[in-house]
Amino acid sequence: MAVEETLVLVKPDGVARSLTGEILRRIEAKGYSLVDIRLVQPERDLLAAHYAEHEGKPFYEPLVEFMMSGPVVAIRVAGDRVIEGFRSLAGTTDPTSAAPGTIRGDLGRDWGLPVQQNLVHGSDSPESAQRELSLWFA
Ligand code: DAT
Ligand code: MG
Repeated sequence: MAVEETLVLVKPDGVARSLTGEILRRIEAKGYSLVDIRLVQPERDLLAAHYAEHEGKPFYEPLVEFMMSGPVVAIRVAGDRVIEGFRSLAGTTDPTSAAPGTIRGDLGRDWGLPVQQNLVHGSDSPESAQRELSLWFA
């Protein structure tokens, strides 16, 4: 077993649409454990650190603005290969092309919404997970 921890965020669209419970249900149903959870109103500094890899890209500023638009649920999730496993549960970045059965594929709305409104974030590597968990659970 390679037990890992990852950072999951329910983004402002997920919280506003009351999908936090459904997203937690899918994480727990997969067998992962909730280690810590908090409701956060993120400020720019936190998001700038979290999304540092995307700074300078055209979608960066709209992404940060969107992430500041309402509360976010931050969750520390543990499990065997959970970093890759949660990325599978979440589905690909764009909800339009995310596979059915995934969070983004089943629940992500298109309706002309920008792709940043894709309900969840999940760390993409052990290094990102460690870095992001220390930001959101300082
Ligand atoms: P992911 O969230 O699937 O890890 P990412 O790290 O590449 O995706 O990007 C972070 C977020 O930025 C993503 O959830 C939505 C937004 N985003 C990514 N690529 C985008 C694009 N081409 N246009 C608009 N928003 C984008
Ligand atoms: Mg990412």
